[in-house]
Amino acid sequence: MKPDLDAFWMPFTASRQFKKAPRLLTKASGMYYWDDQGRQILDGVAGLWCVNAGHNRPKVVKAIQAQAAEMDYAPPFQMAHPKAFELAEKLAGLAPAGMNKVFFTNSGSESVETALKMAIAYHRARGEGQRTRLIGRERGYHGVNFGGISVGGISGNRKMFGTLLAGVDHIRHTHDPARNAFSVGQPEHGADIADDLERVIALHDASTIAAVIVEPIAGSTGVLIPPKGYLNRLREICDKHGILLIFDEVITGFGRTGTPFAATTFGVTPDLMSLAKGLTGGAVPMGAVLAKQSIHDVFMTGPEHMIEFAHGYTYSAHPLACAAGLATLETYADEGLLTRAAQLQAYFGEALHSLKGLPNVIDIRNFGLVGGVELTPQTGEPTKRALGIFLDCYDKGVMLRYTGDIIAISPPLIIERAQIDQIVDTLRGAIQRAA
Ligand code: PXG
Repeated sequence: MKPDLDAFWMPFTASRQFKKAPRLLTKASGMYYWDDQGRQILDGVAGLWCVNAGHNRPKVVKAIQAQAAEMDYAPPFQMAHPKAFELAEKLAGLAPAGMNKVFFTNSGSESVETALKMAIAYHRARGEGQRTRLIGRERGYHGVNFGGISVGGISGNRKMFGTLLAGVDHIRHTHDPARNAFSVGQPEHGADIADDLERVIALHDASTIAAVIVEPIAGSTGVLIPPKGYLNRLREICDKHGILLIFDEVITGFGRTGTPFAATTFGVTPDLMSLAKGLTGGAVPMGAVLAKQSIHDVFMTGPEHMIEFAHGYTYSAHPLACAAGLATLETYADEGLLTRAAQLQAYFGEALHSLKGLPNVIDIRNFGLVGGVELTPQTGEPTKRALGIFLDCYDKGVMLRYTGDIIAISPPLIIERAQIDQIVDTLRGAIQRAA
């Protein structure tokens, strides 16, 4: 029986169209969903870039069930429960050296707000309270809260919401199809694009800038891979000017790029890192910010009975989320999933790039187990071609994502080669039919 679809105001959905032909998922296991018609659907996007170990993994299911039966909730302010510390330790153990403090949130958006607030408060705590400015990047996605859309660079997510945060500026995005179209892995050209940060610093003066935030691989805007040397250059410029570098690893974290974090993969360590999604594999909402010890320690002054950082959420380190997080990390470790993308990336990349030459395919980008296929928009009707291809693939039993006229692929890290073939063959057919 179909539910009444009227009351639910759906997030980021063309809802009138959706409600005419709803796509309802009712069951999941491993690489697959099933819909309300009993159709099996291969999950080519890990739910929404989050189900990195695959769906309904037994350890995770058991851990959530056991935790729900044992203790539903524990207040996180002036109280705690053991699993919060255990998960923080495990997470710090995966992080780049020195990033060993963990602040828990409930989503990527909250992680971003937390990291931005930490950056501004850090400078104030060390006597540089004038460093309040935040620098994002064009086409960046940092969730949907006010800080995140302010530093974010996707106009559709910003234009409806007024003046946003004051004191924010943006550097150029790295998309450069003229030089880099159809790059396999990291594009050769574009380390120089990082120098745009020097332009913004010259305009505002470094003494006013708290932090720069970027996604190491920009996901939501359509999978933009950082050109070789680009992230290193950003790091150098931030260091030169005393500006914190924040990596938003909500999508790139937890094995997507072939190591636990993109920071490790690309050999560039930020000062703060926002995480979510793969932390619990989506089974329970949870996010986190990883901070360098040196940043954390700046806050640890003043009388010991005083709260050092006036920030946190009712559900920070929720017991169900911690249980799910611990079991998810254990599943990643048991199955070597955090490095599996490195083993599959050549096969995945080759499969995706076999779509080159199909009608309207103007770029293909890949890294680890994430890929983007960019299409020429239909004249006067942007996004329609990609939407049609997305719907066609879904109809043929493969779930992907589209953003603008770009198809995004980011499967669970348990994917097998035959399933990569199925995704790419299905996409090939849909692109041909859309021509
Ligand atoms: N930062 C980054 C880099 C993200 O990709 C968020 C923050 C926000 O996370 P929450 O948990 O608040 O949604 C994200 C989320 C897509 C898509 O396919 C991507 C995201 C969310 C929804 C859709 O474009 N990423």
